[in-house]
Amino acid sequence: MPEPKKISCFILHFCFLLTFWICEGQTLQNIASRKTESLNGKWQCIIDPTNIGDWREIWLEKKPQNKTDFVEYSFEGSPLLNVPGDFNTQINEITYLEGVVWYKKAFTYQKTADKRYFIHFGAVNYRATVYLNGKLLGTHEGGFTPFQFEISDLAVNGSNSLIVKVNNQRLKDGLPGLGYDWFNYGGITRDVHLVSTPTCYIEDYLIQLKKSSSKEVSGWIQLKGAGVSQSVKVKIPELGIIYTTKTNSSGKAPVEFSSKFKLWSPDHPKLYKVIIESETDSITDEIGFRTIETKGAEILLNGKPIFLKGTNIHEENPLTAAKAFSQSDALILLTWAKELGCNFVRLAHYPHNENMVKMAEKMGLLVWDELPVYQHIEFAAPGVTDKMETMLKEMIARDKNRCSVFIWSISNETYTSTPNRNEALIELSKKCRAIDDTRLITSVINNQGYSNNTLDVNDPLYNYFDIISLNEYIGWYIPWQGKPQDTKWKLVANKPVIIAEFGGEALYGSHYGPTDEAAYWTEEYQEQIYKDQIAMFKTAPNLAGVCPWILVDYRSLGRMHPVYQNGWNRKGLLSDRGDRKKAWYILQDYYTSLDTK
Ligand code: GCB
Repeated sequence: MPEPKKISCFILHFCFLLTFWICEGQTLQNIASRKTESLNGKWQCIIDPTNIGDWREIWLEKKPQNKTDFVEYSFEGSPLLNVPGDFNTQINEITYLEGVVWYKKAFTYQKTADKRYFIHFGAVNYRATVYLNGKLLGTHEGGFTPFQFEISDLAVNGSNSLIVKVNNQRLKDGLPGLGYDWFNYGGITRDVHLVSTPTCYIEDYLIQLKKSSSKEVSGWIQLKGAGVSQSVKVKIPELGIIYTTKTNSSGKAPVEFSSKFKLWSPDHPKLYKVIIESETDSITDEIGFRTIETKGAEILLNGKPIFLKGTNIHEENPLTAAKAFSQSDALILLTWAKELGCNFVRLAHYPHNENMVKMAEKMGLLVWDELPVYQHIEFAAPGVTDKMETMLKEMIARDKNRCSVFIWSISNETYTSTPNRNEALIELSKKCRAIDDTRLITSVINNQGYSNNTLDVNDPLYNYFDIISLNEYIGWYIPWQGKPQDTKWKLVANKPVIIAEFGGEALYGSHYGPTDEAAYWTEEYQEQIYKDQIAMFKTAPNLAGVCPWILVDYRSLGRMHPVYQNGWNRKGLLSDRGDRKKAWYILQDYYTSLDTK
């Protein structure tokens, strides 16, 4: 039995966590251009499936003082985990763990008085509680966005101990909620950095074209720290630009200038070196300039209509069957997307790591960023809408300077029957637009009617979004009601339509002959779905893009068919080893045919 003192200590600690559940302030932008030390690599770990570590106060790293002191945990001699990376695929015994793992990294450090120091996490799935030298730094909820803690005061010269309690247990009021069709990879899944900055530093900035303008830049620079009243510069050497501006008393400076840019597009993914300089700090970025807007049924990129040839991607490297995080993971996935003929990728169903977004930008792929507001979200549960807003802000804060990102998708397949669904998503769409009115906003919906071979695309939410994005699985979950080429449509509004998901499953290498009855799970069956879908696309009014589900087979434990699935969703155009299924060639030909039109 725990002693009463320990119980009250634990309750106090728990209350503290509750009141401090979101980490501090604005996260530093563009870690790649700052002075950093990597804290990636091997971390010691304690696996805590019963979640008893809080009671044992693991962060104190107690050592026995007397003969009868038994401290029933220790990082010494514990297993090691690679960071970044999910824990499930690194230790066999925890493949299916949805619970707690404690991580520890020891690092040495020499402070200088004229610097500030931060620990920056690219992402931890799902909840992180972070301690430095036995003291709580703070907590963060949400598995796919960055967060940080300042450690200038708590860190000591010499050896320091960083401990992170990671809990990937799914939550009814989490984002996503309890049910989702992908693998719940837990762990410190993205890079960890120790960042040092001057005492007054460039915290954040926005450098992008003004809405609808191909030459006027409109943005801002935010300084933080002591002495924020400074003169700041934006330099773009290739264009001969040296623009000077001044911060106000809260450290914010407006940025407004014009130039003749070569605009970024999938065919010409032009990026400029941009230097942002204050009197005390300097940051370099690579930024592209483009406009994106809709006009009636069309999506206009740089003022010209574009048809979006997409693919959905989950953040998983099938070749390692693990969570993707690295540049090489991004290169593998995005090279496949390019080979398919894509000009855009939907990074489903949560913000992917920054390597994906930046690599896509360099390779000429438009990016659809999405929040994990997915299917069974409990909009009415206390705190859920606040979490939605926090994650929205974190996603936009990280990716707002990426010109490849053209759509913020704030949800996928939510149910009209869920209480507060419309109110919550309408409110979030307004907040999203208030933060960024230069990009398009959408919510993916799949509740269209389908009878008499007519798709009735109707949902009150569509009125609030720029794009009508719908998922439909005709030919797989739903049988065709007539010839695909005779499909009729009813649209709720004259806006561009993107079919954001369609497809069906096939196990690579599973076949039936031309005279056999249709056999599910075969490549031919999937191939036919793609042929029919393409015939149907020709009937779709306002069609501005299509995006199959999905580029590659991916792990999903709900997919339990012992012969064809074995824990994998097989809707990939590529197998889990990257083999092309027959449907791949159908879609590739379709995308090529659109280019030659
Ligand atoms: C959907 C979901 C996606 C699923 C897919 C499927 O509509 O948006 O996350 O994985 O269907 O395979 O059923």
